[in-house]
Amino acid sequence: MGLSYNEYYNERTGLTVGLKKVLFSEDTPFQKVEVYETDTWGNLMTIDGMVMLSEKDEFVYHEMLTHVGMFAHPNPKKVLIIGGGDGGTAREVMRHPSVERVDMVEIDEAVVRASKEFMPEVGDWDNPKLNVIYENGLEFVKTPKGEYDVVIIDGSDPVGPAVDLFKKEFYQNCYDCLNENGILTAQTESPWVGHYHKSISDLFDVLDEVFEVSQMYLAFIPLYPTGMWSLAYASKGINPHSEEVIKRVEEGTTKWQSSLRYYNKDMHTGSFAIPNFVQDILKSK
Ligand code: SPD
Repeated sequence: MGLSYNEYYNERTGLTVGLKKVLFSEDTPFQKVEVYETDTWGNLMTIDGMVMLSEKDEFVYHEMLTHVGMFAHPNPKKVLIIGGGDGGTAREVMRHPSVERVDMVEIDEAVVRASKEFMPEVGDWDNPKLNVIYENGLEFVKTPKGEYDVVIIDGSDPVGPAVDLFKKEFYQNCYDCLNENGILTAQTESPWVGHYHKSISDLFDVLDEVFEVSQMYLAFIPLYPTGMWSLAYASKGINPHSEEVIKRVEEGTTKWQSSLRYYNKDMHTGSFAIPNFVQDILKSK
């Protein structure tokens, strides 16, 4: 048996990926960042032993985390990304022609360095619209007021330092960073993983309290625990199902068709369909 990477999400149950070699491994002041060459998924980045992205499936996560909110906005010019140091979310954001500036706030420069070196296709690093800020996102969001059209939370799982990315104070600050048409999207874990149920249900309660509109949507990401992944859409009023939004999604995705590999009009609308057992998690208290 060769080398393999395992991410267990329940005792001995989890994900196994065959590895060819370790490309990067660093204990940073914040976390352990690793990149492996795999036998199936291209290069794979993990943080503290949890998959962040692989070259082969990252498009699903990045397209869905980005375009659901970006197409819902009538004219997104200024976008804030919290986390996202691999560059994939910023890459998708900057494909929207209306975008003038993207502030990407990443706590750990090692994530950017590892991605640039070992996943060079993921980020659009030379794009002049991209402004990379090495700072703790929890602190950063305390200052800007009404500045951003869209805020995207591309954080880690709610363990260790990322726990506060699932808390009310952070989302209230994100709300205050947004202007009057503001939209936020965030990654919110797998509904199949029991120990995340409380974080998921608490987070959607917080979004309900803080934002005028909030809804869960889903994407299927093979290398994240169980493959079924939840995300959050929240806004100061824009309904992601309105006729105007769906028209914009249809026009935009038709123009971009050949370059989008997951997101399209049907994915936009269909991803908001939530199975009953997941609705139960949201209702649980
Ligand atoms: N367990 C996976 C959690 C996903 C966190 N974000 C991934 C970063 C990819 N840009």
